[in-house]
Amino acid sequence: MTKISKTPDIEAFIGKIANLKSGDDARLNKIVAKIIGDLFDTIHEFEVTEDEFWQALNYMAASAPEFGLWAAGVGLEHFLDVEMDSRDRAAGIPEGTPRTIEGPLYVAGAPLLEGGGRLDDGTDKGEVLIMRGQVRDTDGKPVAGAVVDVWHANTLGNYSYFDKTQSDYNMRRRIRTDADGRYWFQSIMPSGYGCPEGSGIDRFLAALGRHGKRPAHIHFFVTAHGHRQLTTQINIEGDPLVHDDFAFATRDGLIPPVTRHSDPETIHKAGLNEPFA
Ligand code: MBD
Ligand code: FE
Repeated sequence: MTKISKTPDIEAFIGKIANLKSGDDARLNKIVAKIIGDLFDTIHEFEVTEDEFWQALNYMAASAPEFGLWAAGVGLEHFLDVEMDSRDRAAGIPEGTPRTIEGPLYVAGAPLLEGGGRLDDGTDKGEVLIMRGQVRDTDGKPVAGAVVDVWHANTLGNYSYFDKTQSDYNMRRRIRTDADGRYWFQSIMPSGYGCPEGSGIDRFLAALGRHGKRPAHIHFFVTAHGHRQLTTQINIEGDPLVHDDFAFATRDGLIPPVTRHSDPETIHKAGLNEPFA
């Protein structure tokens, strides 16, 4: 393969496009020059035709609203996690719960619950899900007053706001941890998300011989004063796609055990009235 961006006249052309200056203030220009230069190289190496060029451009123009799904599907978001992990290791920052991608379906401003509560509006008759946890710092010390911002899909794999049939903030809440750093919630077991059939991202992945599905999962932002934000998810154990996620978000340590109960008495005991029994 020949790299054309290394030839002096192409280098000069890229310099013009990005108005390259020296020094830190030119960071944006340098990043743009790098990306455009790599695109030039790709067009050159594969002898991309005008037809292919316009097909790609029209595809991108039409699929712009799906860019978040695209970033997840090509593994860009996961790559950022791997990058940040290695920066943290290099900086000697201690490990905690692994980070994993945010995805494009977060909505800010969910109602704030103290200690715990219910996430769903009760209209989706899914399997009842109860989760409890404790926010700890990297020394293992509980963090009181941390905020766990949690969001997940319904039994059809759809998220409120993106699915207009759901009530506002359905399956989205912020939960402030109690004095022991604990939180809990009741909701329903989510199903995995699938990229809308026939959407731009769906057709793109199909062309690559891939699917656009995720295993069932629950998203979290964890924030606390004096701490960095943790962005993470858990996957639901036993989902057949748990290690076949189109967004590459499954990580060791993020598949907690799920205990299923059929005895109503046990379920009642695990429920809303006795969150830490
Ligand atoms: C999702 O629910 C999601 O979490 C990601 C990363 C991409 C698409 C849908
Ligand atoms: Fe999601």
